[in-house]
Amino acid sequence: MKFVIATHNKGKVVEFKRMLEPMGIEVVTAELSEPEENGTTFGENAFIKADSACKETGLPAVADDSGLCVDYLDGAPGIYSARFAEPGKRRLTVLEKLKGVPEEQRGAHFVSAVCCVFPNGDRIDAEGKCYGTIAFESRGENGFGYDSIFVQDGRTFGEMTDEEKDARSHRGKAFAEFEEKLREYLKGKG
Ligand code: ITT
Repeated sequence: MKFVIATHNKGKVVEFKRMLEPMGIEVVTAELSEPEENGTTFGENAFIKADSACKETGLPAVADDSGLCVDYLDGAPGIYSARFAEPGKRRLTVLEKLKGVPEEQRGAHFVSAVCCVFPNGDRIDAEGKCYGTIAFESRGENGFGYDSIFVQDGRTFGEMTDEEKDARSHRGKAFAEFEEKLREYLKGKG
């Protein structure tokens, strides 16, 4: 089974491979256009990206739309996580907006909506969430995006190994659900 991964985010490419290859999926990348993510939910945007990549390549395509929802910011940046501030300033912007906010009001969660679109138009959707808090400063070098400011059990995702992050992350949970649904889907085809 060959799937194209519909993302331009290098951090996601690494995680997609880590999660899809053990399922027996051959993962390929392609020069893909970037469709306008004009959906109003993570799930809608994941579908837009997967559908566009499937149409461009003729292969089943998997995309993820994800983001960080901060309680104190009424759920922002949410679906705008990749466009929240200039590249390189996003983590700092969150930390600045939460300056002086005490630990108990620093709750946040990550969301990942995964969508797989097949050339015949079939689709599989899955979603995962993980809950934690926003750190008082950036810590750790692993991962990407907001990993170094998202804390679970006293450590940021940036301070965890790949295995530790995958076992608890939004994307780890979304891909676990996706794997189950894909298995059922393929059984129906077999
Ligand atoms: P693609 O649309 O090409 O996949 P993107 O980076 O634009 O890449 P999104 O629109 O889904 O992806 O934006 C999600 C943003 O949320 C992403 O850029 C990260 O900053 C952040 N994010 C998502 N998952 C994350 C994770 O596991 N760790 C840290 N930050 C994450």
